[in-house]
Amino acid sequence: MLRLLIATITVFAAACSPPTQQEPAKTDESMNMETPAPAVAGPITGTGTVTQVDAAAGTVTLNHGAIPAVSWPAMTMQFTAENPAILQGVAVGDNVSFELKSATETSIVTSVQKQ
Ligand SMILES: [Cu+2]
Repeated sequence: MLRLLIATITVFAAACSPPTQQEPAKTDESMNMETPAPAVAGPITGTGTVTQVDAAAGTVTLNHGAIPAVSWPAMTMQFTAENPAILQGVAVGDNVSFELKSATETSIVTSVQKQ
């Protein structure tokens, strides 16, 4: 017996896609260009030597090293302690590390600690 296999493959070209609807051009493109990166991430810290301290007034003068985060060279300047209590135990001549309140409140220190 001779078997005759006839495979009939019929390919229908799918020509039934509807015409593409053209959307009108958008004229109000929203300018969504958020820049997520802040100028400074994390605490801004420095180190220096205390040249003057007035715990009662809440001020401390530091001869501090460069602080690249706020583009400061080394200098001597006075800071105000956010909480004057942090200046208790800090004396002239101490080498300290300190933390600025923020990049926009650079004259305020939130922490002054002896090294
Ligand atoms: Cu300074």
